[in-house]
Amino acid sequence: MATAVMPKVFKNYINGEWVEARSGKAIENRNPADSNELVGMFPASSAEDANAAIDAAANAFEKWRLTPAPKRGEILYRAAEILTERKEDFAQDMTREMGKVLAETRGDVQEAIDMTYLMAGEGRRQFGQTTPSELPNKFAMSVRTPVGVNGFITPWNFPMAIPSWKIMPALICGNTVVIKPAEDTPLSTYNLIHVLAEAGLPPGVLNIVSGKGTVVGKAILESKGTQLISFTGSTEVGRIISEACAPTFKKCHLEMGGKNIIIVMDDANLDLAVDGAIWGGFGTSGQRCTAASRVAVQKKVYGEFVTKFAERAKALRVGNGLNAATDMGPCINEQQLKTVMSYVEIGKNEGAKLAAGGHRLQDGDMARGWFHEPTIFSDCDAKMRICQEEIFGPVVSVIPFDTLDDALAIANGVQYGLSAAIYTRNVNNAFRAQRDLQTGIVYVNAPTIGAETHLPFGGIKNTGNGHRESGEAALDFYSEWKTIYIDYSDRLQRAQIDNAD
Ligand code: UN1
Repeated sequence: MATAVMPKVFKNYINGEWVEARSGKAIENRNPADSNELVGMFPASSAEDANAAIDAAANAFEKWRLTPAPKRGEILYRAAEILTERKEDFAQDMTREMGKVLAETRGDVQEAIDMTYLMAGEGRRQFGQTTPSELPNKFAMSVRTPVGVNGFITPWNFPMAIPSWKIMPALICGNTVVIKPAEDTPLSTYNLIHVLAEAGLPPGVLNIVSGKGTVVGKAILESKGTQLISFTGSTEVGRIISEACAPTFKKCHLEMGGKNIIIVMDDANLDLAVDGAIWGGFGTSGQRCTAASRVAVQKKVYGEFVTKFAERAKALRVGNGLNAATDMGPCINEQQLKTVMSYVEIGKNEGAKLAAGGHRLQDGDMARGWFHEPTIFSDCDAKMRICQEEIFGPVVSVIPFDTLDDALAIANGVQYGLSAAIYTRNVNNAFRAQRDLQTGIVYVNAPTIGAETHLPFGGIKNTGNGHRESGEAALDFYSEWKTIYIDYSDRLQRAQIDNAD
């Protein structure tokens, strides 16, 4: 019951201690379903606070690096057990600060649990290569080594899962960490850090500093003390981060926008495709980088699909995610709601047809939250802004098409490349689609959301910069390969020369 006894005023965690921000100032964390509810006050930290955390992480690095990885893994195992015990409390906290429904916040905590167990196991793996040398009496191998101090800037839509995707592989590889949680959802990240501290992480190994991206994020990014940055957020901010990392060749991982598509072929199980479009489009109120914000439907089944999809969207119950009857929660904040509303206007002006929703919901108690109807535009043209730009809200654009080739061209005709799905019962269509879709993730007969923690997660084009989170792939980012040659011949042996004949 840690959350129940935690004060409403939260502190930074630096060098194993909970400390106030030097400014003494705080940022309010309010419930997006009811802005009257103050979830907590979080430090409005300065660059000095961030630098103190970076110094602590730098000081802790040497000892942590030399702690055997299986021992590091034991701490993660303990953390996973504590997370499991407190899953329900943490899910409730998350719904209060983020708005998504309880089933989804339970899923978010579960994703953190899965990642923690997975990476705990990596403490006894992290396999490298052992291989014969080309020369006699010489041995060759490769091992993973940590990178150093890692700086993380994380988003509000998965406020425990995404921090865990970064923290767990970083720690198991022997790095130390400074994390700045999203301003809208720091509590869930605090809950995660609390658990790791309780599980026995030594002081300085993991530090959290809350505050603004332009202050704390910037300090983490620009410090000479951080050797690696991982960021999940918009492509716009990702570009700034990439440029800031370039001069010093800081290792940089970016996970950015998406404009994901579900392709529905005329041979698909149509009801299943509608289920997928509802879950992919309106799960988390469409606020996932993997959200299915486009659905392309083959003309023969287009009319029937749109009718069924619109009916189902209109029937979704929007409200406070703590209520078990709610299907879809609010937008994260007023600004995001305004963005959604402005895209609805853009869609109408572009000539798309409003098939469902289209308005803010503000009757009664809802006026205190940032609710928007699940919204569907039909008869869209793939070049419309609503079919090209990431909206990050409950708005789905439906596009008719003739052939699979047309659908693939529509799918690939955006700047992003995170996730794509095809609904079909034809194996040839399925195989062609998985080969030709230009995304990091492809689903067949499932929506664009639902990635599991033991497989690579990430995208191409303007979604990513070549790295992957999750699974073994994450280890490649959070470690450097070191190749070791051991010559026990007692003589000079020259590679490529002495083995010539
Ligand atoms: C995100 O969309 O920001 O695959 C992350 C999914 C989740 C993670 C999503 N497991 O939808």
